[in-house]
Amino acid sequence: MNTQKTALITGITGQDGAYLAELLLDKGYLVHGIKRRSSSFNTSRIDHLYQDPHEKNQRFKLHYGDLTDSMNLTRIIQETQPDEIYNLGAMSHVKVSFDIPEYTANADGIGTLRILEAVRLLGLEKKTRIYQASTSELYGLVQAIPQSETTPFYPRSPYAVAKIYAYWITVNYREAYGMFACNGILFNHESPLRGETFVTRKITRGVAQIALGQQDFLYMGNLDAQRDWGHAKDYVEAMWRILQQEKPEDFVIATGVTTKVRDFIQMAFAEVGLSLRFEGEGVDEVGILDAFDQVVVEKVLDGVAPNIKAGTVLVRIDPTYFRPTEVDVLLGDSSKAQIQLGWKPQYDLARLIQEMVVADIALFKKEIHVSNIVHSVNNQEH
Ligand code: NDP
Ligand code: GDR
Repeated sequence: MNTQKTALITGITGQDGAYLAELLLDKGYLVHGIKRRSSSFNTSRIDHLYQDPHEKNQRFKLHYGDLTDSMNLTRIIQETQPDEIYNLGAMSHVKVSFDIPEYTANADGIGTLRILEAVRLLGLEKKTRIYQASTSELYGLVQAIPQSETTPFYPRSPYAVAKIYAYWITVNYREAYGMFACNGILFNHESPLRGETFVTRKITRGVAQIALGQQDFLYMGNLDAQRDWGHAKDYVEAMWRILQQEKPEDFVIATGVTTKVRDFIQMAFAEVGLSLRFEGEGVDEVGILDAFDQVVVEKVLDGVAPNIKAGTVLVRIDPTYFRPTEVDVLLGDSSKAQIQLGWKPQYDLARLIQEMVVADIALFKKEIHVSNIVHSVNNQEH
């Protein structure tokens, strides 16, 4: 009897998709992933997992698809007959969702319905388990701290509103059709694979470029927001555990520690020997820093970032990055997951930041090296 499990991952080219694919391959799964067609390559996070389609026993297969296309999703699910579907695909940027709200609702909200309905129509509701990538953004405007599975939702962006539909349609299909469909309510999780425009990666890339003399300073938005940041590697382990339970249930996954964006900035610059001073701590009537606030270098450790002097401005505030409605504080209570799933985060914030800064420094050093080689080859040719 074939005991190998088959998983289908939407959003496999994203941060979580890449870590989850790795985890499931390690566990012996046959892994199918859905990727979008793009005019340029969009598989850099999973290229190391690529297997030649001509090889026998290929365990990693990609399919073109999109969460806005139900026929395509139904066909892929029919062809792959998955034991587990991880629905990670989404337009996942909160600020961008204010610019493309209808698309966000379609992909993030209705996209989840398309998956659930496809499984049902194909008669797979007793075979296929479904994980829905729900989010701490559902809590939005603070109703209680910390937030757990029983905290009321109050979404604050088109993204969160779309995800609330996805959350409830997952619960509804579970209750209406007895499907094994679960929400993981995951708090922010980051890594060196994090998208470049999310705040943590934007900061660690900025730190690396500033330390290497490639950039002078960073423009940032609201430095007072607080987030419960974990490592994506820990969080994909929780996703898998959620689908291995006897009964389908929803779980909060979080570290239980919350940190301000400004403290993340402080910790990240400390990795390259720069300690910072925040100037103009003025907060306006809606609790947002005014546009004149800036962050300057207070002290420089010898030799780490040789071109930077005390007093240099490293961060300026640009209101473009403020959101029309903000989520001020997220802090998760993952006791249920810790007890029922035996899940516990392995990374703390200091280790996460260190890993991200080191990875970004290595990345930019490589880019500088390549660009120097190209430059010197060009010079020799002329
Ligand atoms: P990413 O933005 O890194 O990845 C999103 C993935 O979804 C990418 O593979 C992207 O493809 C794909 N995608 C986007 N739109 C579509 C579409 N219309 N059809 C099919 N695929 C699409 O997100 P993360 O990996 O960080 O997050 C994974 C999931 O978890 C998302 O649903 C996110 O909303 C949710 N989440 C994330 C948290 C976090 O802190 N990271 C916390 C809580 C929830 P492409 O590469 O082509 O853009
Ligand atoms: P978030 O993540 O909105 O929590 O959603 P993001 O990193 O974008 O923002 C976190 C906080 O930082 C503040 N901020 C900035 N954010 C960005 N992107 N850029 C800036 O320059 C900046 N300056 C300050 C933001 O205002 C915010 O308060 C992430 C996504 O992964 C979602 O998909 C996921 O559901 C949630 O986490 C949990």
